[in-house]
Amino acid sequence: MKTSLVAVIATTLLTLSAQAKPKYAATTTRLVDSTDYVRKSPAPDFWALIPHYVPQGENMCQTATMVMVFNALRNHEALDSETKNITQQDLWNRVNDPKWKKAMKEKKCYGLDQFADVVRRALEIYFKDRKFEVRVEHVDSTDAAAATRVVTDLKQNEASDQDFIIANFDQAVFTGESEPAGHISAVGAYDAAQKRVLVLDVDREWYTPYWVPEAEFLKGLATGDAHIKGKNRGYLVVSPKK
Ligand SMILES: [Ca+2]
Repeated sequence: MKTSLVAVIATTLLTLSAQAKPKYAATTTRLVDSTDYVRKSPAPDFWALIPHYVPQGENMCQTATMVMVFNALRNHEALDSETKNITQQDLWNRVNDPKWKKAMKEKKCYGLDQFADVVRRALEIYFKDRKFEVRVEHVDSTDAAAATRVVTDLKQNEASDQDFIIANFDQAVFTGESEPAGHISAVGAYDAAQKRVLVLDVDREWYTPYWVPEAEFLKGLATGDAHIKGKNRGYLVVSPKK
């Protein structure tokens, strides 16, 4: 009887281990395995965002990413002793958008255009004396023209910590999961020499920051959302208003 129980447990463990897959896609590299770029290059966005790298709550990748970017935008402000870092709860309360909250709770998160409107409103709430613009870029293709547009924005964005890219992508492309998973996270860096993008994935219960090749990044962006008809995912560029 004892032997048979042991055999059952062993078989179960073997089955479970046979089902488990690598945590990341073969083309994805964890930041901990490749730190040269952020140590040897200025990597302004990485250093602006990483002090504020927070984990998302359930389905709350949008709020977690906004909190990171908003805190990073305040990095150089002379904050007083009464000013707390922006938290997800604080953002939640101050934006106070019941439809947005409901959408996230029901796993029907806002698409890029609606999300951009939330980001714009929130920027006005948090930055009374500074003006920002939020540019929406849907990525409808992985062709050369789309790649050029994305790389141009990545390069521009990598030049300063005054602007940030918020990517909206299918996380499964970067993790190798079989089911698509619409997701939002900030771009932490762009390594032009190695043509790769650092994603500060806020899904920290499962992942740590990772590099994806430019081509995979593009593939992740150029995906459709089941409940957002007609437009692919893509990214937002948050920058000071000119
Ligand atoms: Ca930037």
